Amino acid sequence: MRPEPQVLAPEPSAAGSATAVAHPNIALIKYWGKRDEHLVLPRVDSLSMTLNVFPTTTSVRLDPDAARDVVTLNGKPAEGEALRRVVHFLDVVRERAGQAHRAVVDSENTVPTGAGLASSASGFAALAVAAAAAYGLPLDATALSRLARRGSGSASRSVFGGFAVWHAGPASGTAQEADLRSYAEPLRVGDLDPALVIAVVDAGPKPVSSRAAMRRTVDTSPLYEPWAVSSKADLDEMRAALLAGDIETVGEIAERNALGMHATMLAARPAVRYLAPATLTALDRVLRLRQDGIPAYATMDAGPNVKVLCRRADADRVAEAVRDAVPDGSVHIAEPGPGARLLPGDGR
Ligand code: 2P0
Repeated sequence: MRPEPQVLAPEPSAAGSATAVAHPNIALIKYWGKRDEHLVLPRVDSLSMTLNVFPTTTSVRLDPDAARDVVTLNGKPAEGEALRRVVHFLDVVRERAGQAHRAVVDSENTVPTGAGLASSASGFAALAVAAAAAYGLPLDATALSRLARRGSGSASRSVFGGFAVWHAGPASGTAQEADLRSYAEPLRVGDLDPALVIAVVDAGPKPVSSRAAMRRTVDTSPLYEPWAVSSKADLDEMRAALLAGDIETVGEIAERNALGMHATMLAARPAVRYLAPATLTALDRVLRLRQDGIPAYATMDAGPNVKVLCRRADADRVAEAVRDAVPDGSVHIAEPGPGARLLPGDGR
C-alpha cells in the first residue's frame, strides 16, 4: 500500500464557499496529552488508520452581511462548547486569510447516533479543507493538517487517507517553530490488507470529555510519563512492523499502547474510566479469537467502544465473535479510507 501522493489541496474559491468530506481515523499509537492547549501541540507522536466509513461532509459559505457565524450540526443549530470550538477555529482561519467575514457552516456527520465514536477528527478535517477553500487560503496537505490540528488534534491525521503519523514537533524552541513542525504525514506500509471491526458499546454520553481527561491525566497520573516514554518505542517498532506487513506485531503493539493509555487514565486522580463491562467482554472475545489462531487485536479510545484490528479476510468472523459482547450496540467493518477532499463545485 502506497501513501497518497498528496491530498487534494483547495483552490482559492472566488465564490467564498466550499464543501469538503473527511473520514474518522483510529489511532494504533495514541495521542493522549497536550503540551500546549492553545496550539493543540501533543506530548507524543501518534499513528492512525483513516477509515472508509462514517464520513463527515461540511460546507462553509462566507456571509459578508452576518454579524456572527451560524453553525448547523446534523440539522440542528450548534450551541455551547461545540459552537465555541467551531467559531474559534474559523477565527484562526480568518486571521491567516486576513478576512473578517463571518460564515455559515453546515456539517453532516454519518456516525450512527449515540455510537460514541469520535467525530471531531473527521469534523475538523472537513472543516479545515472547506474553510481554507472558502476563505481563499491556498494550503498544501501539510498546511491543512497543521490547520486541522488547531480544531482537534486527531483531525490532523484525518487529512490523509490510509495510515498517517502525526509528529508532536520539537519540545523546545519557539511556539511558532513547534506549530510549524507539528503535522501529520502519510505513512508507507507493506502488504497488510487490514480491517478494523468496530464494536459499538451503547453506554450513553461520555463521563468526561477527552480534552478534560487528557489534562487530568497529564497533571495527576503517576503513570503518564512512563507511558509517554514507552509510546516512543512503540511507534518505532510499529513503523517497522507496518512496513513489513506484519499484522500480528502491528496488533500487539496497538493493543499494548491502548491498554497503557487507559492505565494512565485509571491512575489519574480522580480516575477517568471509559471502559465499560461490555468493553471487557469484547476484549475476552478478542483473546479467544487469538487462542483460536485468528490474529485480532483490540484498541479503545476515549469511550467504551472496541475496535479490533485484523486481516480483511478474517473480519466477518471477528465481527461475529464480538457481536454478542455488545447486545445493545452494533458492529461495523471498516477498511483504510481516503483523505479529506473538496467536493467539486460547491455542492454535495
Ligand atoms: C487518538 N484520542 O489518538 C486519541 C486516543 C482519544 C484517545 O485523539 O482535545 O478529540 O480535540 O485535541 O483529538 C481524542 O482527542 O482531542 C483523541 P482534542 P481529540 O485518537
